[in-house]
Amino acid sequence: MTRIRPCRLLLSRVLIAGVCLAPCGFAGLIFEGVAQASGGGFGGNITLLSIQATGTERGCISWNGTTQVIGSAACISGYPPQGGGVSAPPGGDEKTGANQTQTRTIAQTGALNANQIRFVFNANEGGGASSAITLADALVAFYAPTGTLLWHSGLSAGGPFTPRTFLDPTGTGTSGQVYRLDFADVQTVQNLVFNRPDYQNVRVGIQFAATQANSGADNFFVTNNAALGFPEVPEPSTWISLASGLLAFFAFWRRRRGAPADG
Ligand SMILES: [Ca+2]
Ligand SMILES: [Ca+2]
Repeated sequence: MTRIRPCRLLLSRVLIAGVCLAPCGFAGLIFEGVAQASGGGFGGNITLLSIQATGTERGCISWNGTTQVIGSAACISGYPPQGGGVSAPPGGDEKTGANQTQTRTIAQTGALNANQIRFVFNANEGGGASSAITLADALVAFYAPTGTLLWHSGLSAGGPFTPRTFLDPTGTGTSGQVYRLDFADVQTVQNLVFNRPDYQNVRVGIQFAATQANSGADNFFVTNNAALGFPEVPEPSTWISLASGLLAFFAFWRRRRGAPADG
């Protein structure tokens, strides 16, 4: 009986190690890595929100069933305060030129399920000493064609957005910081958004805030993983399978190492 407890402890440790081999998902949006766009860059028809200010900048875009809503009326508030203390509401720094700030349909993103949707932060900081920018808050939202808010990442099971500083986000329009949904949220978004018969017409909105902002407008795009060369969000079962494999290997290694025999 005394040998059971260490085994259970080992099992739990290996499971935790296996689950956290992924970019560990404990927030409303998970930073996944940097993507480089080829050819004409990210631009085109997938821009969600473009904001510009010096210092702190904020913006919000939503859909009311008839038209785009930009600025404070579009902001979702009341979700948990963000780590950096700077939240997107009440907006106000949105750029409203052609193709700069608008919700997009799921059809436009090219995502066929919740594992595939991606959000790309593309900053223009002009390089040099002021090139750093901190993404202080970001919240994505899905709206039914009628304007009903279906889900937003402030409701994430993983908790609030984690601010992140990008020291040198070079490559305006061609280099972006990629975010995906927490894998706990993927199932929720699949159920509430992608399982709808009209999901292709569901609209994606966003709000975000940045600090240390300078130079040109900073953008968020929406797209799909394949367009960026990224894998789909791994299912938790993938990591549990990996953890099980590691556990079997570890047990084998312990036996080879000559752990005391039972009998
Ligand atoms: Ca800066
Ligand atoms: Ca900027």
